[in-house]
Amino acid sequence: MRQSHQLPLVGLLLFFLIPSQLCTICEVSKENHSRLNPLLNTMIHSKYARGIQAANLLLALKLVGIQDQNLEQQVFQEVSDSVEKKRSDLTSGELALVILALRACQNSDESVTYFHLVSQLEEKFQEEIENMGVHDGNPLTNYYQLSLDVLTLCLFNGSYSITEVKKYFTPENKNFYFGGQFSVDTGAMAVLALTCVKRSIQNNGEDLQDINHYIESLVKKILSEKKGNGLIGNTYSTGEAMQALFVSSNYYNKNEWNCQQTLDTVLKEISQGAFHMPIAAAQILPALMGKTYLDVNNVSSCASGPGHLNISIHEPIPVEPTISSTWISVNYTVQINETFFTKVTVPKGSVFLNVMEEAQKINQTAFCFKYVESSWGPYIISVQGLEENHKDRTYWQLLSGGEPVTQGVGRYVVHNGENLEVRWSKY
Ligand code: CBY
Repeated sequence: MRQSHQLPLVGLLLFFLIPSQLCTICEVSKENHSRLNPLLNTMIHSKYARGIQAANLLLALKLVGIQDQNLEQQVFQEVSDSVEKKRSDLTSGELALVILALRACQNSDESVTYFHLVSQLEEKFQEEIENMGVHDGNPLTNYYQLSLDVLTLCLFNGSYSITEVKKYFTPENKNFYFGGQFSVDTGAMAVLALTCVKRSIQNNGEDLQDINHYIESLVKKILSEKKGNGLIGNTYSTGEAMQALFVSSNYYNKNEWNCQQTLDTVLKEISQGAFHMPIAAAQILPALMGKTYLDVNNVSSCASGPGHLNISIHEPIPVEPTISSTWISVNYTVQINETFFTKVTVPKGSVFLNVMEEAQKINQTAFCFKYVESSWGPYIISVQGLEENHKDRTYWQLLSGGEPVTQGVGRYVVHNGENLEVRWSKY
């Protein structure tokens, strides 16, 4: 056969071979890179990034090609400390994230250093599975973390059983839902994990078919959470949803997702300060640069060296607290079986937490509460002494006008006349 006749055949062969590995990616154009500066500034100047938050930051910075020795040192210190203090200090997903961050974009010969962490993750993943066996299918943590576990074990040659993955990751599993609502963050992380698992399956048998089916169904659910402005789920799940859609583009039609529209809306939200928290910035950044967590063990697709992202980093201009002389009034309800109500007056610019503190001053018995600091800021663990309980899947849900809010108590800015509620709920 003459060479010119072979070309179409080669083309055809490539067409069939490549799509299973191909991703459709849209990313912020070079001219728009400066619009990412607020994210980078938030991340680089977050002096108090501790533990898991630091791991999230490190992972994102490595993926987009910004090396930060200080941060790397800090994450390493955090991990060694907690591993030393008490091995079980870290949850499975936290450990997975730490491994992802430390091993991201390393050459395989450097990777031996963190080998022991992968075996610890294998153990922690097994504990999650065992817990589901005895506690009505509830893991110790949640499916976002279980997905992080599978993703990490799969990327870094840890052992896990495909039979178990098939058993627990059926898209109808209750753990993909919180109070009946599909969790886009969770579904997206599961698509990333299952895509890695799919790529590792050698034969074209039943396992591959089942995993393909799971991915397809989860991708459908993610796309059905697409909003009119292009966000998927909400502002804070969009980055992970984008990553999931990048790696699964052969499961949906081109016209089902306008990636550019999603990008434009996210850029607008960045300029409005929506990603002011370091962890929020870290979770959106990789997708905006066309990266996914599946790129971490692929040194060539990890952005190489600085200069890839041309950044101008400034010390952020300190935002003066808006000490407002204007006062606003909001309605505050604690809902258990009974309803406890009060009207609260707070300065304009106050957040949900300030309202809860004021209410507590008015009536300690009805409105006392406790919170812990999480990487997303303060997280309410109890109200009226009634504590959330992961075994029963109970927690304190935050609502405004009857709708769940998409930010925590420390961030959600309240408005005059708003109806705020803290509701004893199940997820
Ligand atoms: N990370 C985790 O394990 C968290 C996973 C996550 C899916 C996470 C969102 C997604 C992410 N990107 O990190 C998650 N939330 C979970 C699993 C949970 C449950 C925690 C219990 C468990 N089983 O682990 C639970 C109880 C259902 C939950 N989140 C509650 C809440 C509310 C907190 C209220 C309180 N008591 O203080 C709240 C405020 C929702 C509400 N209206 O009540 C909430 N979560 C929000 C808003 C969020 C988003 C935070 C956004 C922001 N700007 O603050 C979130 C990103 C996140 C953190 N939750 Co949850 C989801 C979103 O809106 N896109 C892994 C680990 C290694 O770090």
